[in-house]
Amino acid sequence: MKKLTALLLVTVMAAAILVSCGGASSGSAEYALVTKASGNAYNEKEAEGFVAAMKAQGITSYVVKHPEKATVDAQIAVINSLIAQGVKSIAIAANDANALSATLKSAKEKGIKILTLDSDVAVADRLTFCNQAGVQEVGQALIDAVYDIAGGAGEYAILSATSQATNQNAWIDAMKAIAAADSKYKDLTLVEVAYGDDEPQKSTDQTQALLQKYPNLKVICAPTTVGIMAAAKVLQDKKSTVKLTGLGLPSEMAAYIGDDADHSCPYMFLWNPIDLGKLAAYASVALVKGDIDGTVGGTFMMGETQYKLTAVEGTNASGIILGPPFKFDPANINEWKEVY
Ligand code: RAM
Repeated sequence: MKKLTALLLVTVMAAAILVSCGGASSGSAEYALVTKASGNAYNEKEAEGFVAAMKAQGITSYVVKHPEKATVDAQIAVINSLIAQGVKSIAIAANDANALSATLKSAKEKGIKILTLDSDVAVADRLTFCNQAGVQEVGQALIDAVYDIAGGAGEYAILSATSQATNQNAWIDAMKAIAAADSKYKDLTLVEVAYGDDEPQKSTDQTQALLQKYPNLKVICAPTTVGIMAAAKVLQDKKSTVKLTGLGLPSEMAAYIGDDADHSCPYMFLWNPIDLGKLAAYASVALVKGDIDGTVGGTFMMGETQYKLTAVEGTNASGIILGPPFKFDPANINEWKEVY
């Protein structure tokens, strides 16, 4: 009996370890997905798509890793362990544009195909980037939402993820550039970019600090699913007149989307994170099989749809755009909250 209990305990512990490091492979893994961090539903949806697409292609040798925190160090440790395992490809949502460079170079030297999704690295360090939506499109959608919700004038703040996140920084830079280039936005004032590090508590604290510091604040824009959910709750609980927009998961934001004083977020945007994970899976397989090599002009199929590697603005490097950002408002939120 004692032996049986001990055996059970060992089995349960082994299962717990597997879950905690996000293992989802059978046999030795060939295809790896590294998300930004664990504890973020967006990253889990991305992983869900990656796994589903691997299965749809009849591939069982994959692994999903959610680093403990949204930091470079956590990702370096994960990449090093994947290099040691001898994977054939690593698809990574990067926590920093440059700081992973040396580690990714050593992976590349071992013949591992490196691609990014969601959040890019320097183009020299990867073969291609599965981009959820064009950076300009996201920046335009966000600045227009701020403009509209603020009534064309007033103070707004941005609540971002980590200060190093490539994707958030690109969207914020695009918002700023669009606002600076068109006098339409001249009466909007960006008072601060705050960082909640994609952690719920820090995002909550940062929202409260913004409300205290800026009594005339009209709008908070949170281009992160973790940040927007934390801010939505703070604003709605306080019955604040400050309104919110940004990028959010419908499943997490449904309770906060509304046009009236009882809801903090009139509308927001996102794309399908499950499809983004799928795109990364199909691109990984196409790279490993040699159907694409990362150069602009290459094509591959994801089910019935053909995807093309196009040039990333200002470079010869390639990216693959999933589609345009999608708007979620009171009319469609209930339908989408069931999906992701
Ligand atoms: C968070 C992450 C992710 C980003 C979304 C919008 O979940 O920062 O990288 O794409 O928000």
